[in-house]
Formats: sequence, structure tokens, C-alpha cells
Amino acid sequence: MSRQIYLDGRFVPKEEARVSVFDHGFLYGDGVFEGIRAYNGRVWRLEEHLVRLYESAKSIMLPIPISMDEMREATLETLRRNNLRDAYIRTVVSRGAGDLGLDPRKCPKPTVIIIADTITLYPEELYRIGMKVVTVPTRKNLSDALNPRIKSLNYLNSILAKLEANHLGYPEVLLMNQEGYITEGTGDNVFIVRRGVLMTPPNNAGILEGITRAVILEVAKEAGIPTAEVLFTRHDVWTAEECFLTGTAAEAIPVVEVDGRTVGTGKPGAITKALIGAFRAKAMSEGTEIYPAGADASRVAGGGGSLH
Ligand code: PXG
Repeated sequence: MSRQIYLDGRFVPKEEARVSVFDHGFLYGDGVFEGIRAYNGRVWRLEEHLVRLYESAKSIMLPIPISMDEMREATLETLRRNNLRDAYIRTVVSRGAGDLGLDPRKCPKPTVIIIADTITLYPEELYRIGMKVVTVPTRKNLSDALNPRIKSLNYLNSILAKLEANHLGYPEVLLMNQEGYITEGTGDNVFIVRRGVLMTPPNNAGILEGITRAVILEVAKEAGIPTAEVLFTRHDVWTAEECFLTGTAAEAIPVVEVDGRTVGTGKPGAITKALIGAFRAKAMSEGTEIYPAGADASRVAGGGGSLH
């Protein structure tokens, strides 16, 4: 059966799920989104994703036409209608259709979309052997101009950096901010271990406050590993013992080379491996049940998610 897409309160087959060419999400990138995963029959960190979605919307004065409770139920129902236990969920709220001209007042009704599908960001083997990355000339958006904390439909900053990655032949790149401090990747947060301390850039470096990032900080604290949300430079990354990236789509992936400098031993580090292991264990065992006990198990077919 064809994928069922949630579109403005209805479920429609993928082929019929269409939005207007006058939608300001399309015309101007005016809207917000979330990328969420489901593992093993549970939606991972659903509340955090919903809060971030509604906060992003509030920041751009976009009134989401359904409540957070309704959005939670719509998300779960989208997974149920597609018989998914492992999935990647893309929730999009755009300004909606309106006349030309970027004034949001032209758009009376925001568009709400929930897609449940799969996503693969990097080749499987890189999760084992680690990834090589480079820093790129494209700088992270200035927070004063377009705050990266808003998960908006404007992803050109990341796409420009991804084009540089493609051009240079790397799967991912790191962006610096205007001051030359490391911020994040195109769709993932960055961590280093330096002198035994797990470090990641703070919010005011100009990053998306990653939900996976927060989980990694949580499991590090549980494991007694010292953590610091601090600004750091390329030199710190080049001389770090370990490095890895985190994100809902990317999950957690070791980095073994940055700008031609081998990180640590050139193999995924011990702390990295321990943290990624703890993250996976949590992701496989926690979350919001899609099919609460008593639900008809015959609906539950396999999915296409991944946890590397
Ligand atoms: N930084 C940026 C710029 C992101 O877009 C993250 C960090 C990681 O945040 P989470 O909360 O996911 O740990 C993101 C998230 C995609 C895709 O299609 C990208 C993200 C999420 C889902 C899908 O490439 N980025």
C-alpha cells in the first residue's frame, strides 16, 4: 500500500499529497520543521521535538493550527497508518498558501504535513571506521540575522556547505561562525574530547540545539565523563583525542580526520564508542509507544529505520 501522508488533518496517499505552489513555505522558505525518529515501536524523544517545533513556530509568529497534543497523536497515527515501527518522521508546518509577496498576513491557513519514511545520511561502514571531514569557507548564519536555533525551512546555509562537501569529496563538513569558532555540521552537532573533557559548542555559538546533542551530554554525565559547553577553534579539533557528530538523521558517528589532521589514533575513540553505545541503548528502549499494549499486532510490519 502506498505511503499515507498526514496533510492538514487528513491522511492521503503519497501520490496525492500536494501543496499549493503559492505556499509561502515553497515561495519563501517560510515555515518550520522537525526530523524525528522511531526505533523499535517507540518514537524517540517526541516531546523534545514537539517543544522545539512549537518554539520555532512561536519565534517566527507562525500559529500552528493544532495543539501539541493533537500533533503528538497525528504523529503516532501517521506511523500506525503506515505500519511502521522504525522510521524517520518529517513534520513540516509552513505559512500556507497566500498571494505573492512575502508578508505572512497573506497566508490565512498554515499547512501541516507529517511524512513517515526512512532516511540514510552516511554510508553504513563510516559508523564503524569513522568519517573524514573538513571545515569550509561558508560561515554559519549570523544568529542576529537568522537564528540557527529556529529549525526553519531556510536550509540554504547548510545546503551551501553541503555543496562544498560534495565538491571537495567529503560526506560532511564543519562550519565556523563569523569569529572562527566551530559551530556544527550541515545537519548535525559536533563533539570533541580534549584532555579527557567532552566539549561541544554552546547555543550562543550559533547552533541548532540538537536533541541528540542533549542526550549525549546526558549519558556523558551519567557515565561521569566531564563535559563542557564551550567555544573552541579548529586547532582544538585538530588536536583533540576524539571527535564525533550527532543528529536525528545522522544518529552518532565518529570522526577520525579533520582538515587532513588525524584525530587521536585515527580510529573511533573509547569515549566516543561508549557514548554512542549508551545513546543506542537508550534509543532502543525508551520513547513514546506507537502501538500501546493491546493494539492489533497484525498491523505491525517491519520498518526501514536504522540504528547504526
Ligand atoms: N544541527 C543542524 C543544523 C541540524 O539541522 C542538528 C544539528 C541535530 O539536531 P537533532 O535534534 O536532530 O539532534 C540538525 C538536525 C536531514 C536532517 O534531512 C537534518 C536534521 C535532522 C533531520 C534530518 O538532513 N538536522
